[in-house]
This record gives sequence, structure tokens and C-alpha cells, in this order.
Amino acid sequence: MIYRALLVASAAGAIALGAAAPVGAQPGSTPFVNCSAARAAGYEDIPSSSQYYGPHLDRDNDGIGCES
Ligand SMILES: [Ca+2]
Repeated sequence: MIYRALLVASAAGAIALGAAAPVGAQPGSTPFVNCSAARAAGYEDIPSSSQYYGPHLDRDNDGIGCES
């Protein structure tokens, strides 16, 4: 019983860690943390269809993130 609880807890921890967005300039498969990170990685004008797009990158909500 205790072992099972530990197993579940560690699995949840791994998921939480895996869900954390990359902080650095290295592009991943998730939206950039912010436009500073996007620009540092060479990304601007990120379309909403991009895996790097996020609503937090598009303050005017026109479907383009981090306008140049
Ligand atoms: Ca925009």
C-alpha cells in the first residue's frame, strides 16, 4: 500500500517535471516562456499554428506571437 503510494507520487513528480517549459534559448516542442526567450532563439512573428506559439506571447491576440 505504501509502496503503491510512493510509485504514484514519483510518477506525478516526473510528469510535473516533464511539463515544465524550457527556460533557456533551446527550442523545444513547447511554446517559449516569453518573447525574450523566443528572440534569443531567433524566433519572431510566431504564427498560432507553430508549436512555439502561446497565447502569452500574443498580447494583442491576432494570432502572431512576438511580432518583430
Ligand atoms: Ca500578436
